[in-house]
Amino acid sequence: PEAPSARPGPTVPVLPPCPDLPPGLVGRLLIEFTSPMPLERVQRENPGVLLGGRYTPPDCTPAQTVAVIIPFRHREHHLRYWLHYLHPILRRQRLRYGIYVINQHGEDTFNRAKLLNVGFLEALKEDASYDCFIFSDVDLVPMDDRNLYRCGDQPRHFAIAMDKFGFRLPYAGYFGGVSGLSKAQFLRINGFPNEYWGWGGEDDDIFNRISLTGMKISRPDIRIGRYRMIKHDRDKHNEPNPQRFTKIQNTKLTMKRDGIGSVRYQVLEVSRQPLFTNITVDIGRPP
Ligand code: UD2
Ligand code: MN
Repeated sequence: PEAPSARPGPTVPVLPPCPDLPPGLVGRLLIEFTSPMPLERVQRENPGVLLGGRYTPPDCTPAQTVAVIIPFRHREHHLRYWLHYLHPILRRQRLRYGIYVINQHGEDTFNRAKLLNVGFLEALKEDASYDCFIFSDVDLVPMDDRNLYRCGDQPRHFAIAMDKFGFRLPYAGYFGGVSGLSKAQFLRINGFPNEYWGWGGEDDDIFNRISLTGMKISRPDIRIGRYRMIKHDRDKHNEPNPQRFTKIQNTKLTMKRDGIGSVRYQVLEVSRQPLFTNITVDIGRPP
């Protein structure tokens, strides 16, 4: 019998590995949130992005596959700017990636970190090859495309110089806004806490988890890690959490039982949009 390899078939081109420093980056970017941004325009300007917000570079093979996870509720207007700016940046960075918007169902208190845990698990259900997870607020846009959205040998903090903090790191242990962990790093800290309801503290708890497991945060150059945040008021049902100060004192005890190993939720809908995958989820309410 004929050997299977002798059968004629389509030839799969073998692409070279993507270079460490992507060619064609532009550096500092002009970011503004004044002109209206219809989704149709964003779609038209990003024809290479596949259904669900998936992208693979046409000319090289990336070392990682990146899931970008966005915690979300009632911020459609911000999401349109985010997609408009980020798709071209991530494409120039030669990433293989997917965008996951984790939409909290209902009007109970918001829970950012729990939504991020859901995003980690649900992205892996979509594609088991994800090995890098970038967690991004929907209202944060990088001002420099040299801030590469990939994972390294330590957890990465990307949003270090924000306009609202005068382009400085507000405090040494700050880990909010945009961060990235490899799958192994994320599992090593038992993921993120599920018990921070409302605004604040969850990012400090994540910072504690990373320090307590002996890892160190890596950050870009302060001139490159610059961000604009779309101006907004505090959302309804995301009031500052008064328990946050005592909770972050107890990470060492709570991180063992509260995390990716204990997250309970119910997916209500997965919908593949042209520029992102929307996952609507019931995460319950504070006890
Ligand atoms: C800061 C941190 C953020 C997080 C938060 C405290 C910065 C730039 N960001 O954000 O990472 O630690 O404090 O929890 O310092 N969201 C919705 N709908 C809502 C509420 C929140 O979509 O109703 C999402 C959205 O992605 C938003 C994120 O949660 O960007 C953080 O909430 P925020 O923007 O209201 O809080 P902010 O700017 O103080
Ligand atoms: Mn914000």
